[in-house]
Amino acid sequence: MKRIAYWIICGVVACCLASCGGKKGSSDTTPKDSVQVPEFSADSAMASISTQCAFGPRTLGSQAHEECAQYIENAFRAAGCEVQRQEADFTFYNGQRYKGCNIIASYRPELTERILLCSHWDSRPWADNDPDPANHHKPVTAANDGASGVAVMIEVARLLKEQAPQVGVDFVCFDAEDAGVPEWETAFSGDDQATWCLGSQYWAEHPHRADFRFGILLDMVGGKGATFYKELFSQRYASSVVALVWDAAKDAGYSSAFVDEDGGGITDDHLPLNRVADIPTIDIIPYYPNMEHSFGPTWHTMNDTPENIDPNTLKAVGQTLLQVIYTY
Ligand code: AHN
Ligand code: ZN
Repeated sequence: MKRIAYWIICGVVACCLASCGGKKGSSDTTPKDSVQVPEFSADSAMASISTQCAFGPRTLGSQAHEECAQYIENAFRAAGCEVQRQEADFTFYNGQRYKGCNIIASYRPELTERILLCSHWDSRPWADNDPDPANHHKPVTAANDGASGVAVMIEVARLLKEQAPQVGVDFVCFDAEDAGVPEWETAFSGDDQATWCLGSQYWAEHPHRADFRFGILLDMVGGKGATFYKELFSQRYASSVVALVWDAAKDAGYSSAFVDEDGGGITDDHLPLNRVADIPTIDIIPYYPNMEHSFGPTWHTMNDTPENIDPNTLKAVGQTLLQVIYTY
């Protein structure tokens, strides 16, 4: 009898402790460590890369660009996001003007605790790093340098619909990132850095909302043998986010892809977000320590095609993002 009373008291105390430990008014008492993180499907992401690339290079002004914009909008809508197109006029380094758009998809916009995921979706109009100079004026298929980040985001969005996390997420696909002065150009004398990242520059001046805890930029997240080092500006502007994401990679089992070492500083879409929109944002971008330009063998070449994507790299990045989102 005494023993039974003891167990009942223990049970009541345990229940009280458990219900007090719940997160911010939620009744969910699952400790962080035992949260079920969904499985990222690299095959789904791979299929999205093939779909995007099948339109052709998504250079501004092309039919492929418009068709791919519609595909991206539909994919995020199918995942239950609220989708908007942010249209803008972009002026390239040579004075050429194009209409383009950032594509914005919001998962549960009513939530005020939010994370921003972003990537560029345009293709570079010039394969100016191709080993064959005859290709330097041809557009890039951009499987890695464009489609990969979007594909990972679409797969993350699909999983959010299946299993709701505690946090809201916005996905922003930036246009005109790869508009920067080509290496063969001899006539340009202005600020080279300002000619890149036109879509994110525009978005940072006109954000659809800016109340994000932090942002994560995905750039070239599907290369064979890619490893990700801690990029310099990410560390300067958002060191705690770097730590959070690298810890999440370790917890998800991908510390071999996310190397605990410093990378170089890259001019990329995270800079306007940090400097203009004031959103602490990191860049997940490969660093190949033994290569001249460090972005991998297909960068700005005709070989940036779906065959040269490694699903294992997509998986490492996608699973790490899910770890961040579901343990938030
Ligand atoms: C520069 O080469 C200055 N920035 C690299 C940003 C980039 C280009 N990411 C993808 N393509
Ligand atoms: Zn590029």
